[in-house]
Amino acid sequence: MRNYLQIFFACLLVFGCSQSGTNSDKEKGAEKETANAQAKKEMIVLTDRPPNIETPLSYFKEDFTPNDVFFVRWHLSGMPASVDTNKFRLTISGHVKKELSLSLDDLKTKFKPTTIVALAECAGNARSFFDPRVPGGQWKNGAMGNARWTGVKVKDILDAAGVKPGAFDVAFNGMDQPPLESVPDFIKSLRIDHAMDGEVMIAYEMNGAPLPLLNGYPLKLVVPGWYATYWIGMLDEIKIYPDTFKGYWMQKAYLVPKGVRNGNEQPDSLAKVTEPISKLDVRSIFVSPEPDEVLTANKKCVVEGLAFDAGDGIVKVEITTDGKTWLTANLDPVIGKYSWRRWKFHWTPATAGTYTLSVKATNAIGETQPTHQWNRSGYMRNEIETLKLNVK
Ligand SMILES: Nc1nc2c(c(=O)[nH]1)N[C@H]1C(S)=C(S)[C@@H](COP(=O)(O)O)O[C@H]1N2
Ligand SMILES: [Mo]
Repeated sequence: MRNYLQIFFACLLVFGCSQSGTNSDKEKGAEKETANAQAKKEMIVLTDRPPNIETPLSYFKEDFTPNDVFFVRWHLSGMPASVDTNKFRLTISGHVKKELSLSLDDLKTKFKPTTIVALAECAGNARSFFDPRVPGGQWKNGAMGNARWTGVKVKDILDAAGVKPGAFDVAFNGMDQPPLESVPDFIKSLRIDHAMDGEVMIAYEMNGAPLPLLNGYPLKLVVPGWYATYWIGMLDEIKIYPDTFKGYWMQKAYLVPKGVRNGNEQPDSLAKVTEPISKLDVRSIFVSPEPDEVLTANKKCVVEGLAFDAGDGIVKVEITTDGKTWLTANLDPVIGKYSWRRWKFHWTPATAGTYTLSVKATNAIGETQPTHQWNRSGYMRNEIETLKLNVK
C-alpha cells in the first residue's frame, strides 16, 4: 500500500489567488500572474502551511523529475499566493558600482541564457531514517529532484552591476516573509567567488517551463552541487557585502560539524565547532522495487536506483544481496556533472526468504558512503541504504 495522500494543494492555492488582490486588481482582469500554479499530483504532504511536500519514490524512475511532482520546501508561512509579473523586479545592491532593478523581460532579453542539469536535494532529505530520531521534517527520500534549469548566470548579472573591490559575500533573498517579527527572514549567502563561478545561476525555467509557484516562481537561484537550502526561490533581492553576511539562516541554522566527513557526530558528544552546510555528499538510493514489493524466487528482477555527488562524478555503484559480496551495478550514461546518474542491477533471487540489499556509490575522487551516520539536525544523510525484500 502506498501511504501517500491524494492532495488538492493546487486548488487551495488557486483559491488563495482568487482571494488575494484588491477589487481593482480583479476588475483589471488578467494582470495578476498566478504563475501556473498547476496541480501538484498525488504527493506526500508533510505540512501545508508553509507547504512542505515530498515526491513519491515511483517518480524517480525518470531522468528528470516532472515539475508537477517536484518536491516543495518552504520555511515561512508568509509565502505569496501569486506574483504580479509586470511589477516584479530583481534588485542588485550593496557593494556594487551601479544598483540594478531588473524585470523578468530584462533578464530574458539583456543577458545570455544558460542551461544546466542539476539535482536539488534538501539538506534534510531522508531525515526520518536517522537513529536516534532528530526533530525536523520527517522526509523519506523524496525531498529531491533532478531538473534542467534555464536562466542567467549570477556572474553576468553581477558583472553588469560592477562588483566593487573587496566584495566578500553575496546574500540572496526571496519574496516570502516571516509570519512574525521575531522570525528572521530566510536569506542565504555564498562567497563572492562561488557566486561568480559561472555555474551558479538564476533560473526562470525548470524542465522547459516557467517554475511552478510552489517551486519559487518566477526566479530560483541554482547552486549546482550544493544542498538546495541555498537555492532561494521567488528570488527578488541580491545584496553584496564587503564582509561576512550575518543572518540567522547562515549563522544559527543549517550548520554541520566542521570539517567532519559525512557531517558525523555522536548524540552523547556533539561537535563543538560547526560550519554552514555546503556540498552534496556521495549518495545512492534504491528506487525500485519498493520495500513492500514481493519478488518471486528464480525469477529475474531489475533493481534500480540513482546515485549522485557534488560534481566529481559517480564512477561505481555496488550492491550486496547477502551482506558479504559487493557486485557492480550498470550505470546509465552521464547526463551532466550535477545530475543524478541512474543505475540498474539484474538479480535473480535463488530461494524464497527475506533479503536485505545494500547499495553503495563511489565517485571519481574515491569518496564513498559511510555504514553509519548521525548528526543532531538530520542533515546530509548518505549512510549506505538497505532494502528489505520478501521473496516467495
Ligand atoms: N525563498 C525561499 N527559498 C528557499 C526556501 C525558503 O524557505 N524560502 N527553502 C530552501 C530549501 S531548505 C530547499 S530544500 C529548497 C526547496 O526548493 P523547492 O521548494 O523548489 O523544492 O528551497 C530553498 N529555497
Ligand atoms: Mo532544505
